[in-house]
Parts: sequence; C-alpha cells; structure tokens
Amino acid sequence: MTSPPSKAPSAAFAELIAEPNLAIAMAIASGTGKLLLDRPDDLEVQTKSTATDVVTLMDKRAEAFIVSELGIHRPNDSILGEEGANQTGTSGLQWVIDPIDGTVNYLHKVPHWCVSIGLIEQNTGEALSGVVYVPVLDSMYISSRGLGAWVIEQGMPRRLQVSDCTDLSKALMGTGFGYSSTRRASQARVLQQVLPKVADIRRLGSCAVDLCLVADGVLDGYYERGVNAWDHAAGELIAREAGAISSGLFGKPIGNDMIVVANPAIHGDLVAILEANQADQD
Ligand code: LIP
Repeated sequence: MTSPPSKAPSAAFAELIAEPNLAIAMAIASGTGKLLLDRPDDLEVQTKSTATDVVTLMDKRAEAFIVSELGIHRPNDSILGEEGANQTGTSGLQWVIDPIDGTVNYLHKVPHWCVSIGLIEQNTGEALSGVVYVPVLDSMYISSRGLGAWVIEQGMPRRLQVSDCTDLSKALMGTGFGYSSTRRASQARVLQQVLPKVADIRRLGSCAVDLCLVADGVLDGYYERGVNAWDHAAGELIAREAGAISSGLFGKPIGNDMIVVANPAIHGDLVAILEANQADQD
C-alpha cells in the first residue's frame, strides 16, 4: 500500500494529488497492487489471441476489483478494460484500464509489470489523468493534464522530467513485440534498422512502465507497433506531462499501428527512421 508522502510535498505536487479523480485512481491502483502481490500458486493461465498471449486468473480478478471500485466512486463514468470490461456511462468520462500491463512478466515473476489506470474525455479522447503503479517496486507514477508528472517511491514524491539526450546514437530505446509471429517478424525487421542507430535497446515487457521510464529520463525514447489504448492511456499522459513528445508516424497521432514517445531532442530522428522502414506496417 503506498504510504502518504513522508515530507511536505511541493505546491505543484499538492495541487496534483488534490485532483479528485486522480486521488480515486491512486487509491484503486494501490489496492489492486496489494491484491496482485498476494498471488495464488495456481494462476489458472489461459491464452487469448495466440499461444503466447497469456491471461491469468489475477488479470481478471484485478480488473473486476477496479471495475467494482470505480462503480462505487464514479458510477456514471464509462469503463474500458483489457480483460473485457466495457461499461457505458453518462458523464462523458471513460476509465481505460489494464489490470496487469506486463502479464508475461507477472507470470514469470519479473518485476516490470504494473496496474495502469487512465481517464479520458470520451468525446475528444484527450487524457485527463493517469496512474501507473508498479507494486513490486512500490512506485506510483501519476499525472493529470497540465499538472506535471510525479513518481511516489516508497512514499517519497519526485517530479519526473524526460532525459536531455540530444544524440540518437547515444539513446537507450525501449520497445516491445507483439504476440503473433507475423507481427514479430516485421518488428524484428524494423529492429535491425533501429538497433545500429541507437546506443542500446531495452525490451522490458510493459508499455505503461516503459512510458513512465521515458518520463523519468531512464529511457530516452520508446516505440512499439500494436499496443492498445489500455496499455498507453495512463503512461502516455505521464510521459507528455514530463516533457516527452508523442506521436504516430507520417503525422498521425498515437494508435495501434504505432506509438513513438521520446524526449523532444530525439523524437523527430526516431520517427524518421521508423517511417523510412515502414514500421507501422507488417
Ligand atoms: C504488453 C505491452 C507490451 C508489449 C507486450 C504486451 P500486456 O501488454 O504492455 O508493450 O510489448 O507484448 O502486449 O499484454 O502485458 O497487457
């Protein structure tokens, strides 16, 4: 359970955590993290789109918990979840949730997984608030539109800022791969062109956490083809509020075909390489 900050937070942080919907998402993410850390021996693993696209009992249990909590605190909002939650509301606001982003990591006990809860304006699709909670590390990344991005680590708040890397050849780049062999072959084709042009690649297994690492300047950029709204709804806002530039390719916004999020100094160069190699195509 994330404990309250142990020292007086700055005025900006105080303003951010006073935002009521963010506070609701933080409390729900924290409770979901506790639930997920109490893992049963049998995770009742099933597969979805392919044999490598796994889902566990805990993905479903966590999503049910989040939906139940949102029903109590925000009964008129819509909800879209990776594991099937799809509720229509009347408020014009939609919660976009991934109960476990990085399910393969959760299954294999790799720490790089999270609870991702984003809030968007349904008419515009604009992100309003985002929470990405990494239970194993007790790190909660948070943001609301126009109020900056912060991480609370073991109760200590710290403001997030993207890296100052100006040279793509010195950039540490995050990416990920899909679940179909056709998609993976195409992603490997693109990786062959990207890898020689950057310092190194990290495939850590969670879009949402990768986006928060861009926000924190740990990764200089991240790109991936095939991620869904629930993977990036929260993390993309957090990264932008920390100074990142976010886009698709060829002037398009982020989407299932491609998401590119990086510090402003290298975002354009990364997009150019991806466009030159039709990275938004299989
Ligand atoms: C994951 C994404 C990640 C991608 C993985 C997987 P999931 O989402 O967050 O970026 O590379 O293949 O799709 O399935 O763990 O919610």
